[in-house]
Amino acid sequence: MSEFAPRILSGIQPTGNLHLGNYLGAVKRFVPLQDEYPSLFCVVDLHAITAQLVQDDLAGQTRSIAAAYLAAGIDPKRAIIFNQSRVAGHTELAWIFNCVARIGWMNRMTQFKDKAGKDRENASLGLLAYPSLMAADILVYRATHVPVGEDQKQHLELTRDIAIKFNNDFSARIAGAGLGTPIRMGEETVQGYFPITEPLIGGPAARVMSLRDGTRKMSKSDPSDLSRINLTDDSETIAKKIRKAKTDPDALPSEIDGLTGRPEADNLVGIFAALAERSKQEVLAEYGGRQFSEFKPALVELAAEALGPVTGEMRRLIADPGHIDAVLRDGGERANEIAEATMRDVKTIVGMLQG
Ligand code: AQP
Repeated sequence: MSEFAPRILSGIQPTGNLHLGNYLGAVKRFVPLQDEYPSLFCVVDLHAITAQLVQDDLAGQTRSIAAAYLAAGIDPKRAIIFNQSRVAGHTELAWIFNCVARIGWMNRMTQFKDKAGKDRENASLGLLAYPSLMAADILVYRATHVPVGEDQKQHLELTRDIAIKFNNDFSARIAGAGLGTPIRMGEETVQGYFPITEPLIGGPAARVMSLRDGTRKMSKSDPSDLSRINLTDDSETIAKKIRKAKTDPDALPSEIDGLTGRPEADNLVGIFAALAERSKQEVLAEYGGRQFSEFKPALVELAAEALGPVTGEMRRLIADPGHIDAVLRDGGERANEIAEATMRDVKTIVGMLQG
């Protein structure tokens, strides 16, 4: 697609306990990527205050997301782990993107509509501009790939729209400053400063659903704690939640097609597959024809086996905040170097005085 050097970026908001959806849809998928590409994983604390300004323990929540990254196996020497507010380039670029993006683009975002609810006029301006800050998180590193859950697909499309509009609006200046990189757009090759970032969405757990309602996404803000598995839950709590998970009365099918119209069954099979690092079809080949009374105990055992080491390591790391703070400080410095170079270029392109 382009000649930009591949680079990965993803982030998680420190807004509450991480749940199985965040882990399987995002964190777990980050780990192998660090072996293939230069990678940055950030804790998006600036995003965390968009929905609720006053947070009880923003610093503690930030450390716990960093602990999850480390416990899952992200190596802070190779990948860059940091919190967003340490790197001023995110907010500087977000402001410029606020002037690139159109209000209509923001108003169409389903996450804004969901989170603002009926009282849109009373939502924070930050919540409306959330996707513009997210675009800045990605593009201040000129990241080419972003691993996320399916719920973030629309925001990634908006990031691409912002990059395309910036590249078009400033095409002459980008070329004039010799800052263009070839980007293939269909048949054409154009010069742009920002890459057209690709989302990496996939696997059996791209959208983990609530354990109480297979049509709703597993979410930190669901009032029912039984709807999600938190990474802080002990194995007994996890077992209880899986046992109480909503199901239908039928046996599991042997083929994927048989999961159509059975959202709860589909969800549990997807969770099993992601935890076991198998495909849904492989899981069904083993459990097809069996009742949930047999499948659920197997899932309980697998969840304890797969999550136990991660949650145990998270607890150990959280008990040593000094270590986590040092990782975030070091990551922030390394991230800053990249972001500052981008911002120098962007200010040149936009025509701002420097020096
Ligand atoms: N249910 C999910 N299935 C798969 N992936 C998911 N992600 C979130 N929920 C699921 C992915 O986790 C990453 C971090 O997302 P975030 O920090 O934006 O958290 P969030 O989406 O705000 O998480 P919640 O639980 O959905 O919070 P609320 O309740 O506030 O809306 C992203 O990659 C996301 O795709």
